[in-house]
Amino acid sequence: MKLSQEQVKQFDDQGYMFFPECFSAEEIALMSIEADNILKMDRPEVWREKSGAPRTGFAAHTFNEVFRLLAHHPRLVEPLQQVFGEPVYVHQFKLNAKAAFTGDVWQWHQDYGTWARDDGMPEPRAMNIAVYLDEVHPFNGALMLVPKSHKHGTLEAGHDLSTTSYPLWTLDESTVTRLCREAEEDGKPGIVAPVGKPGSVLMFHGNLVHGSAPNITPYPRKIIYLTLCAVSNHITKFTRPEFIAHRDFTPIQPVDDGALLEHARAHRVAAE
Ligand SMILES: O=C(O)CCC(=O)C(=O)O
Repeated sequence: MKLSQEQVKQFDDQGYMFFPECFSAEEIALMSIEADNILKMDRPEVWREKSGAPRTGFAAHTFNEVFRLLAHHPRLVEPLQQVFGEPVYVHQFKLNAKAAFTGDVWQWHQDYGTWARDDGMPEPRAMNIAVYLDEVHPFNGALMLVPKSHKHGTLEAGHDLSTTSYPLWTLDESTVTRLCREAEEDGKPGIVAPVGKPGSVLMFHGNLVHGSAPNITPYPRKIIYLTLCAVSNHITKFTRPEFIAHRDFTPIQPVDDGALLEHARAHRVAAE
């Protein structure tokens, strides 16, 4: 998938790009079944909320073929190769559950703040790609972004070890308020929450400020976050487990665009 000049400009100006229904219903059905199975597993990669509900399944691309294919998918990999002008590797792979009624908050933060402080990533030349597995509504814990906040570099942050089960470098209220006011200056909203059908894809800059509210609805909101990093910008510090911050900097060779469908069809035939 090649980005148009307009898409690259939107990314530079606003810090994000949104692609509604980038994956088909059949591709998403395949990933959703695998995701539900993974979130039920008892293994170190599956982290739970304080309530015990699943929060995040890490590194599924290392032990699940469907997610290996997703992490090598040209619709995700090629745009990032284009933005960074070089090959990319998988820095992180997360399956965030935001379960019905129990999914907890993600405090306001910048991803690169964590990658720099915890992983020694030299520059913000990595970014998150969100693949929606469920419909993301305004009310089930949609990801909220502060447009243009990526232009402020890496902001001062505090290491929050207590709010949720997952440690995060978070921003204070006055910083978030200031950035929202700045985003509002040209009459636009200070916060956007791209909602959409399963299969939609959101790509956002490593320094874009974002967060999400708890999910108090009966509608689960599973999203995959694939973090791809420019190979020459690989991490230099290994403070977190390998399944959270990967140490294999091999450039990704994209698979065929139809790889997920081929896998779904082959397995359906095998099961019949
Ligand atoms: O899943 C979410 O709502 C937020 C995840 C997030 O912000 C992150 O992984 O950095």
